[in-house]
Amino acid sequence: MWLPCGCTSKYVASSFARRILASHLHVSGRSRCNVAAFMPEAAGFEGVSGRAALRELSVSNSESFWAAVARHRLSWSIPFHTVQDCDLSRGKIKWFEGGKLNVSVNCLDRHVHTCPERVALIWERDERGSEMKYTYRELLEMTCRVGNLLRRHGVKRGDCVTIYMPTCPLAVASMLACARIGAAHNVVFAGFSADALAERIRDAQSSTVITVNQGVRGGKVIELKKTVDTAVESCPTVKQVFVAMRTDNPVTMTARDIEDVVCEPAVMNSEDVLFLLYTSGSTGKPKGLVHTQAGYLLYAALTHRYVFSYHDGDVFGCVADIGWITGHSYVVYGPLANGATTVLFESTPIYPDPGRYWDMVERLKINQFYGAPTAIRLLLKYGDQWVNKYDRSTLKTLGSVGEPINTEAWEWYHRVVGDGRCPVVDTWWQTETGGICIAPRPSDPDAEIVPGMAMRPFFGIKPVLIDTERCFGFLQGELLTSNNTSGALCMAQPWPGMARTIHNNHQRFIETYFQPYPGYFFTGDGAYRSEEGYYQITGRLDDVINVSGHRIGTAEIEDVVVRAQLSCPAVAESAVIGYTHSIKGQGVYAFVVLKKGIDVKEADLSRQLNGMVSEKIAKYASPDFIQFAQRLPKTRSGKIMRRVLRKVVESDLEGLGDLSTLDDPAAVQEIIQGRRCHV
Ligand code: 6R9
Repeated sequence: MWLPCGCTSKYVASSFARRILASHLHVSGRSRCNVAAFMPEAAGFEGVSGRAALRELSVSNSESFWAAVARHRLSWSIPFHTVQDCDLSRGKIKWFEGGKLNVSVNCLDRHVHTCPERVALIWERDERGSEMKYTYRELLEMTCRVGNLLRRHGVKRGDCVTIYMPTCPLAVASMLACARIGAAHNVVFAGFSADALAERIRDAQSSTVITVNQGVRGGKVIELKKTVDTAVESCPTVKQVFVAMRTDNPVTMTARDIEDVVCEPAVMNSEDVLFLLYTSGSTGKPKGLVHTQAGYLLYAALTHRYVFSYHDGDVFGCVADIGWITGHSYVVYGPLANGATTVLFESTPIYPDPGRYWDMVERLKINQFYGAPTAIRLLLKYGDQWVNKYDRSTLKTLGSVGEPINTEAWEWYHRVVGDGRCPVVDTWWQTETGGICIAPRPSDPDAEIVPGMAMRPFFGIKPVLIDTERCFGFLQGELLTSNNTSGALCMAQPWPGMARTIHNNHQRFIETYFQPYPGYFFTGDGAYRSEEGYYQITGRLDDVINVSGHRIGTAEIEDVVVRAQLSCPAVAESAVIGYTHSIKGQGVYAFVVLKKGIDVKEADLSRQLNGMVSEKIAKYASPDFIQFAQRLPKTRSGKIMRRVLRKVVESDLEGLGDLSTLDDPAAVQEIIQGRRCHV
């Protein structure tokens, strides 16, 4: 059952509009069936005969579907007048225009109205067994304090606040406080280096940063405030840094007061910016994807409810860091919009031992567990005993996200963790999509699941496959309509959760997502559609790799490597390739060509390059292997043949393919001889 909307006179859902919609929407054909029991927001759709028809209607009549859902699920201060105004060929995406609402009111106030003492957050702190609970009333108070603090220090509607914090209640309150006062947030993963943080602060033009004195993860103290200090030195826009205390160690602090616990919410337009979130693309520069208020929140809430079969009262345990989109949508916004109890996981899967997740499941009585394949692969190597020690009978659904889940990991997750009784939902989506787009059983909790397949599109999502072979540059490939086929995964129709632009670079947004296949949103991924019409993601089609679920552009690493200095610049060029890694999914393999006349010990330089990548980007991006080469295989036009490097790294020498365009075939032989072994 959906919680009644917050019944202040200001925030009432428009039941009037819902009635109008219901009376003009009829789906003809099959016999009537009450889908409202499954999806109450669909109550107005007369004549819809079951879930398949509802899913059908969400695509064929998507405007009516999303209008009904938006009216039912969100509390509006002023109802929208236009459901959507989108044109994919121009990268124009607008939903629910005319509508006004506040995201923090939707996530907090309306639940405080009906059930103030319900637990909103369980903070699973790094120190095992020291979890802390915060009710909706407490989280609202904390949010209001932060909101007032920001307002008092001059943060205004439309400003962008950078949040560099570990997953903790104050980080969530800071995100919601921004939403409350109409500022955009820019959460930067606390594992990012000072340089990466500075780049994101500068690009977002933030004048305010919120951080903590120190983070704690896996028993180790992480000096977050010091990283911020270094970062802001190269960020002239930053005027103030707020520092919360995660540990007792003193730090030079900016003033921080306890404030009034009432903070008047700003009334925001549906299409005002809610947040920026930086992610890697195939060029060296990360892009700040922009999500807006109503559409994003609605999509996060709806997917949270139907993909995981969430029911009121459930404890939802998504172990992602809030610095990633998964943390935004399924730790914070989706669960809180639904009035759920959501877990904030601060630790690591193996601290203090490999039983950590399952001990937490038992202690916190988690009903839905949502994690990454890389952690599952790691834990399965430690053996079943770490799982079996703990009571997991509360678990109902197991989710997987971030990268493909291999069959062995899927089977183990299902058989051992879920005792063979919990469905495993392998969810495919991206920072760009705002929420889950393809998942095993979004509209039918009893549907069959094929291991390792993301399976079925969510309501309102229309995936298509396009032939990549016949696509030259921006020339179009053919739409693949049959089953049992593979191609570029694109979306044929807009949905409310999709990103609206790249901050300060709408042209790049259009070029990246809408120009490769005009009229479609291009995901950058390849997919296979089975005989039955189920989808399986086959991996990136661009130069983006996925290391332990972290997305990283190979060009970003190359940029750092070629900047390596000894007494003078040492590296002439570099090519970074992803290779299959049994735990991380993909590992990083770097080819490095030194400048002529450089005389260094390769081991020393390797160490230095690894250090630089950790320092400039993040630890996870640091190469697992560095191979020094005299030259790289190139085409006659001078392009590095990455396809050939990939085959060499994967030891697939049979599959090297056509080498006729190579400038000098001997370069390939040299590369093969110098191969570093990783299998
Ligand atoms: C949510 C998230 C997005 C990229 C995406 C794809 C890969 C995500 C996946 C998956 C196979 C899945 N990806 N989920 N690949 N199966 N279930 O991870 O967002 O960090 O933006 O990464 O991750 O390649 O394009 P983000």
